[in-house]
Amino acid sequence: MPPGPIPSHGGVLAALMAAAQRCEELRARSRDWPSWDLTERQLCDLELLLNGGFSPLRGFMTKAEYEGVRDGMRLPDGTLWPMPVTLDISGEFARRLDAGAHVALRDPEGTMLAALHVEAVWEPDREREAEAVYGTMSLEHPGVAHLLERTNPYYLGGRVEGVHLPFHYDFRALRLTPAELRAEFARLGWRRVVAFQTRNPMHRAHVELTLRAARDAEANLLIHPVVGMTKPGDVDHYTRVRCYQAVLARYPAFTVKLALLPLAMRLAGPREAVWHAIIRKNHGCTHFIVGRDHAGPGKDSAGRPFYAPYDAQELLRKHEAELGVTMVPFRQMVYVEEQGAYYPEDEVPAGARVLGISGTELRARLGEGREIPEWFTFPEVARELQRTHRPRHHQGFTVFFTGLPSAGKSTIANVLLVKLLEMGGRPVTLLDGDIVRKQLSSELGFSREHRDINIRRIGFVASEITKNGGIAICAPIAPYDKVRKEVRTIIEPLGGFILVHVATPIEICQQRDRKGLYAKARAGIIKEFTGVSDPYERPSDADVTVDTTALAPEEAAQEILLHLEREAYVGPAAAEQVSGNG
Ligand code: PPS
Repeated sequence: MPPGPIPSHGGVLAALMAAAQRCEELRARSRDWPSWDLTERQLCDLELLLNGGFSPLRGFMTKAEYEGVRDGMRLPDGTLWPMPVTLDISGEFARRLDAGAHVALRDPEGTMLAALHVEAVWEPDREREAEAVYGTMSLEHPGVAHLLERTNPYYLGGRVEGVHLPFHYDFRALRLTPAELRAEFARLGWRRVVAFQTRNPMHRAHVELTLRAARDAEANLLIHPVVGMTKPGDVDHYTRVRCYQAVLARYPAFTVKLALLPLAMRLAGPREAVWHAIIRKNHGCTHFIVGRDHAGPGKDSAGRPFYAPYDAQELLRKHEAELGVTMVPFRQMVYVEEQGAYYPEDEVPAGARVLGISGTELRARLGEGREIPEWFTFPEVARELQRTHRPRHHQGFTVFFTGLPSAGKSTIANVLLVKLLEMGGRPVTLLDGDIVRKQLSSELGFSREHRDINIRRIGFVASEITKNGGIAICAPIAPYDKVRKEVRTIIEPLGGFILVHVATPIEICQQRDRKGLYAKARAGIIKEFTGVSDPYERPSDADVTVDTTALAPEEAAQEILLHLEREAYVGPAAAEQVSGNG
């Protein structure tokens, strides 16, 4: 399309004033509309709908758009679009809406970001969607797990009209909309731009790959990392962005630009690669790098990959001409030791020794405070990663006790508290069952629902302590397996989580009956009493099991300390730190 006439200052001003007036009008009219608080995923999608990153979509998909995309990767007018972009809502909310209604879309703080003009509300077949979009129904695929387990049952489709873009306060200078990036490329005179998508820190292999790609395409380079939602367990985007900023100096001056993309990834491999290419075209890029297992979630628990390594390249190759984006395909880059250089795996000289470090190995090295070799990553990137991923003896952790009433949890927890305080180096907090019930959960009873709320509260406090480098010792009964696992899942990415089962048999607990509660429970005076009239689910995932029938509290605490030492959470380094602090 030829560029239109350049609007006069007066014209721009008039357009801005009209837009501001329309926002005011939408805000005023929304007084009578139902509101929907957007989830994290929906917020990301809305941002790219509003800023043109998802062009030509003009709102969350209608049923016809959704079905066309799900089954044939096309919108009803034939435009290629591989990924459903849908707004999932609860059944209760769906029942309040008809076609023609309007909804105020709000962020978690309640600020209205957009108006949605309702065109369709329907109940999708999410299993069919999983099979069509992800090629699997396995809940081990994070995109499928999100769809089947964390997506509301109804979809709401319709055009969105923006009132305000979602708010971001981090790295503002790097958050460029498609229009801003296109204007920037025009200003710089960049006519060919190759985009690099990533959700990981950039190591030497990535720098080498992007340099080669830019050289091959005779193009400038846009490093365009995803900072919306990536794979659970990925390095947080703050750390990653500092790493990207650090590697910029490794590129020839004035050839590269860094911008952040607020996308919620689906990890749908081949379909996602096509989607990424469309999004980059909208951001003014002409070329797009696709490497090995692009946007794939890796392997399942049996070690089988969800997608073949070059499936994504194959699918994009079929569509690149239609899209008008040139794919720059790349094989895996590996380090050839004797050459001291990186090569694509299919160009390695015969018989040469290649070196590599997997993500798991890198995490282990960071966790143990081991060296990260310079052939793998630049020292400035290693330093950033080390700042965030402290070795285990500097990380926070949670020791989470579970066991029957009077099993000995509190007594051992108190001994452990004192031992850890003696060692020093980290703040230690004890969240004992009884104390929590007084301070945090005084309104709760002992129904399953209330016990789960209680454990989630304890888990939340422990996760904050762990995240900030402290030690949380929790000693509730925590009789239910599901919520214990939930707490583990929240805490493990933030530091250590050690589940201690105090497996003292019920007969011994009843004999002790320190508070006289078993007697009351047997007499029916106390209802829903764990072990008597309410179940206790023994953990099969305990990291330490102690039985206080024959173990003194000090001995049981010692077992836990030995485990912590074996796992490197406490040990010589922590002791050194104490003496160092004098
Ligand atoms: S839970 O299930 O984890 O929420 O229970 P918790 O908060 O740890 O319970 C704390 C103490 O409450 C006393 N108590 C009961 N326990 C179990 N069932 C019933 N119905 C009940 N009523 C009161 C009990 O003494 C728990 O403390 P411990 O130290 O385990 O004996």
